[in-house]
Amino acid sequence: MSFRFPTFVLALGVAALGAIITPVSAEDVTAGPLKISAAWARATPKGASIGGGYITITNTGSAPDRLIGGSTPISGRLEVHEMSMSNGVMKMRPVEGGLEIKPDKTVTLKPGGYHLMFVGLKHQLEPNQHFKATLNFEKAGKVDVDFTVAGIGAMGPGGASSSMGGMKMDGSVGSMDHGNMKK
Ligand SMILES: [Cu+2]
Repeated sequence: MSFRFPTFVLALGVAALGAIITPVSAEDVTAGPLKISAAWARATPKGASIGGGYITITNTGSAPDRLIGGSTPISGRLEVHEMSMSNGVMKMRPVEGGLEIKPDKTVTLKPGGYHLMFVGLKHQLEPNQHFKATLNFEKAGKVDVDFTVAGIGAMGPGGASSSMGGMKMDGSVGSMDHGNMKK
């Protein structure tokens, strides 16, 4: 029966992975034709004044909508940012006129791309914390979303804080972005 052993081990592994991921998955939120899922934020270093938040928005309707801003108790302001290359330097800035979500399209806010910026953090964001933010859409209006904090260099909602190589690389990208942030 030894041939069964690898399957058994694999099953255990999958079960363990499921156990880790499940508690940090935020619930999907529906607002009219918009579906908002995978709301997460990155843990922040002590003393950081800004933090990044990420969500996936699907527009199941027939008209475009726009994410124009929002608010959250964890920071003074909530801005919608985009990243762009300028003279070989990555910069971020508020999305002018809001982030459009076209009909039948899904827009994923993620590290290195569109993101929510919590400006003027009132406290450090630590892994597995939850916080609420109210997102403001042009048509769908105000939508409350629950964010889960993932590791400091996480690339996705299930990302844990770890000492793996990806974290260092990502941390340096993050600090570069913020250092070049134009205000
Ligand atoms: Cu930003």
